[in-house]
Amino acid sequence: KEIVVATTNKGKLKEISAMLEKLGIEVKSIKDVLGYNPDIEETGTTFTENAVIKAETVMNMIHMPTLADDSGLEVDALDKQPGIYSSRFMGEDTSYDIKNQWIIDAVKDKEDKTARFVCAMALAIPDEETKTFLGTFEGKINDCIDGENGFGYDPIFYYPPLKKTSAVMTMEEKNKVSHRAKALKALYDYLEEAHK
Ligand code: ITT
Repeated sequence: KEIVVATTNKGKLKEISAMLEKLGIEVKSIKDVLGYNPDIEETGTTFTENAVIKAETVMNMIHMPTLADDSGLEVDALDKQPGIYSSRFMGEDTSYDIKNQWIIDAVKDKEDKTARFVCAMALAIPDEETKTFLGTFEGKINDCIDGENGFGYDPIFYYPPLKKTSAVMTMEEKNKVSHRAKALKALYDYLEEAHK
């Protein structure tokens, strides 16, 4: 089985490839197939809507099963921001060191430091109805930037059960418990069920 992943984010692609290849699914990036990354406007109001937009837009261009991931960080004390705007937050060109420090400072005096990563996956297959799956990863905003692994907001996302940020966790550790892992598990369970 072969699947195209419609993402321009190298961190996501690395995690999704590692997880799907373990399941015997061959992963191609959109750039492998098209030769470039199409610019897709994310006009939805939820993670799920944006994942469907990305998966269906790319599937209609290449006519192959296409998986898209829309994800982000919800900080409870910030009314769940940056949420679906996680990659656009403070402008696309702002570094994650700056974005991460801004969030740390914004919650410094708040009692509630809970946050979660959310991942919506959409699987679009030619002539089939698009299926969606959701996963969440609960944690807290750390009081400093810590860790070199992962990408994006991982250096400020503290995961209490392992007492470290998801940027200190290895990819193996993160791929067992992350929002992305849970969404992919739901997708896998659905495919297993569908092919019984
Ligand atoms: P594509 O749309 O091309 O897939 P993107 O990075 O723009 O790439 P999103 O719109 O879904 O994708 O934004 C997701 C952002 O949420 C991402 O850029 C990170 O800032 C953050 N994010 C999502 N999952 C994360 C994770 O596992 N670790 C750290 N940050 C994450």
